[in-house]
Amino acid sequence: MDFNSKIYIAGHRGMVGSAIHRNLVEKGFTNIIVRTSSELDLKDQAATRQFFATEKPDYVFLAAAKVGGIQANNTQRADFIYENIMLQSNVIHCAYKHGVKKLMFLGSSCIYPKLAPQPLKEEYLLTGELEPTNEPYAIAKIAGIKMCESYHRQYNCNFISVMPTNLYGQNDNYDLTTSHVLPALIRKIHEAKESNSPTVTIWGTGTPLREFMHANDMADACVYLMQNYDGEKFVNIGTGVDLSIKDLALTIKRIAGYEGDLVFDTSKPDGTPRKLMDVSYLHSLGWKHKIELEEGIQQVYNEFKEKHGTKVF
Ligand code: GFB
Repeated sequence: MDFNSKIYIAGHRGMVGSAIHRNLVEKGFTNIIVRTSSELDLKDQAATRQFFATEKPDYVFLAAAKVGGIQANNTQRADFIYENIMLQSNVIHCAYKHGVKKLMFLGSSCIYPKLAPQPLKEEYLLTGELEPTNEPYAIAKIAGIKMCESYHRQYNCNFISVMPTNLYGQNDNYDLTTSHVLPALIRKIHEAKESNSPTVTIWGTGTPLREFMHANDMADACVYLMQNYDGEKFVNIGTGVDLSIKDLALTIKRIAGYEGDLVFDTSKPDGTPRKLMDVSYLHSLGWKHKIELEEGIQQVYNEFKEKHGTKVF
């Protein structure tokens, strides 16, 4: 990518897309194009085709997706599979038709089988059954990986895929019904502290293990791989470190200075027992994360407090 290459970020208002945008601007890229979802509905094939025909981007970061935590994935199953398959298929096919030089598709660690060996190596894809709570989303993401691989093989398109672990950061979703665990716990623990509540409710048993990476690191990895990687094989992106949901809650409690107790609501699903990325391939390509979890949580907690102050939602 040259500094004046035309770069389209699909999903620039989302947590990852906005982080990619900031990273590219910081690095000096000057010709970035974006569209809000009301300006361009990527699920609309004709509108997407028209956009690519007119704008002719050189590079595409496909960070647009319908995303959410375990509850949203489990209950809005049709929306997750339909919206993701539509928008990613339109963008990938239009990128091929309109001669995009390189496209990066962003997947998710939930593409791996529920009970795959840990840490998750790229070659474990399609070796077992998926986690039921997010199967429709995972199937859509697997379709995206396979589309990029197929366009690579049949049409020699430079379309690459990356699989991020669970992410958090600026512009995260703090709606408790649709959010991921980390922003949910920041909000719940902050509110419990502000209202002097003696307990905070955590979904599930607290035993599942998850790995978390800051969206700024994710964006840096994406830009690095866009510049340095052309392989057909997709690449895991993560930190290689995980912890239990209970330990995550204890860490957030400590950072927020909340002294109440944790209560576990086991009527809520745990999801997959463990999801830790093997990041040896990523490291061999020359990139490693910089933001450790405690530092990252402190940063997003400060941002959260600045935005929401002492207001209880
Ligand atoms: O982050 P999360 O929603 O997604 O939940 P997944 C992770 C774990 O945290 C689960 C527990 O065991 C939840 O039960 N948890 C505890 C909570 N308290 C809460 C809470 O208040 N809110 C939430 N959301 N969880 C998603 C997938 O899986 O991760 C997506 O459904 C995607 O497809 C995404 O891959 C990264 O890690 O279980």
